[in-house]
Amino acid sequence: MNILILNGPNLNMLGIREPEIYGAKTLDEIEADCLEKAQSLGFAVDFRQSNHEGELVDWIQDAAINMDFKALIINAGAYTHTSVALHDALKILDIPIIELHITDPKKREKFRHISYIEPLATDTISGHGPQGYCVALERCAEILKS
Ligand code: DHK
Repeated sequence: MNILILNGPNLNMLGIREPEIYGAKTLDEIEADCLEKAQSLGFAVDFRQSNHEGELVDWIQDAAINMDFKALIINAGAYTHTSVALHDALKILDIPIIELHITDPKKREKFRHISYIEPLATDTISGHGPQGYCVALERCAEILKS
């Protein structure tokens, strides 16, 4: 059973980027945690990051066409708050979608309060820090079991 984890812009800079807000872990370390967690839950994980909106749209479209993933976890970074294109692509996807944020955007600047992902998400995980990725995987396991 495969789970796709997509990361949007600037998440490749974790570890360097505002560690007081996003934590000290790098994206590579988070990916390693996800692989371990997924294995313990009986999943395989495909973990990707892009700074480009179109590439994220392409990956979501591929997942919709090829139907090779059972669920999507997406931290769209700043595109969460701006991207109608990601919203439209996610609408095509007929699998559970977990919206993920390291921080809690609703408790931050006003421009982060809108999410174009949220209306399409089965659930949202936010404010758990880098550990949120593993929380999202656990949530996927619950959703896929039920
Ligand atoms: C990550 C980002 O890059 C921001 O643009 C979002 C999100 C919040 C996070 O908390 O993971 O506003």
